[in-house]
Amino acid sequence: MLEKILQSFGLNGSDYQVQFFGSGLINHTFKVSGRGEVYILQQINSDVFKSPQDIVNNLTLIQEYLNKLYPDYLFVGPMPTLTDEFLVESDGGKYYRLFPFIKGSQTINFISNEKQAFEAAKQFGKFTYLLKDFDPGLLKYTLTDFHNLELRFQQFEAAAKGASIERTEEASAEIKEVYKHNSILQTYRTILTNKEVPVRVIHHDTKISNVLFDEQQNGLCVIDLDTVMPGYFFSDVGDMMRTYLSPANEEETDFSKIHIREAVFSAICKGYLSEMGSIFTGKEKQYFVFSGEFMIYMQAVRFLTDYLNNDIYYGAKYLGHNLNRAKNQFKLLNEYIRNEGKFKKLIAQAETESFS
Ligand code: GN1
Ligand code: MG
Repeated sequence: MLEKILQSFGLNGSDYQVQFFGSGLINHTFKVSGRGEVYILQQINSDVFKSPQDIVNNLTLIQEYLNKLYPDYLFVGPMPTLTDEFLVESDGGKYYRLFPFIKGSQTINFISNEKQAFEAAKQFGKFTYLLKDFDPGLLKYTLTDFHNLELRFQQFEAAAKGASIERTEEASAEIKEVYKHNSILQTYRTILTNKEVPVRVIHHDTKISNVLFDEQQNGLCVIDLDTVMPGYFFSDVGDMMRTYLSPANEEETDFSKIHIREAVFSAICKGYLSEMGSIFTGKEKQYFVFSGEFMIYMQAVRFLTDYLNNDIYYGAKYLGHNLNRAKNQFKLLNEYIRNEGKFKKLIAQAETESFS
């Protein structure tokens, strides 16, 4: 079946080897190699992305803008088919795209030093910075309400109402934990009414595997652009906090391994502000630390909601998988909050080091 798709791009399937690639929970990704060439083939999950054409439209607009204003910026966009389209439909409702594999580039799945965190944060900051004068209103919402905490909270409440007795009992401590941190939702509401936290072009999925590095570990660019949409800085900064700070990731079930690496926090600040510092507003700075609370809380709520909904969104490799992920994120949230006093000092330090 994949052979037919490769054919649409002018590639002869029998010349290439196709392997599963990456670890995303939503889309399926394959590495296609042969004839000395390498490509990345990706199947879009159209249960989640209801209108894959919107992704293509967004990326085309951004690509044209960046190519014109910043021709040196490495933008990894999808490749055209023989009939000049960027999406191939197959098997009714399955959509595929092909990307070039950038020679000499590499991705990593784990942050093992500050340089990697700095470089990644710099690349996400740079992406939003280069698009500072691009009208975000031109972009479609490829996932409506993706980072709308209000809605995520409502979805949680609906799931809690409809959940089985067993799952409700198993999750009783985490359900309480959602309400315990309710002030995060209040702060989010306050921020949305503040014009000084502007709508920008935001990536919305800043995990470390979405950054391309060169062989010297310098950041090259960001990839996985399906969720690039209008949004707020706290989505990108917050997801870096969520996924970079702890040496143990969201799959870890030994929660004692979850802790905050202060040096990584400083590196995220320095890297992001090295690009965004000149346009960041006072209010954005004020809510920098809040970003982490926001994204970690929202992910905890989303995993817990899915557990209560019998794992219909994320799927589960074992019974209780999404409950464990939610517990993991709550542990991270509590660790994060415990360190906030230190974070404020680290930001001040990062600012003096960056701008003196
Ligand atoms: C999903 O598919 P992946 O792993 O890039 C999810 C993110 C979550 C993440 C948690 C479209 O991302 O929002 O943060 O799982 N993406 C979607 O691992 O729901
Ligand atoms: Mg993604």
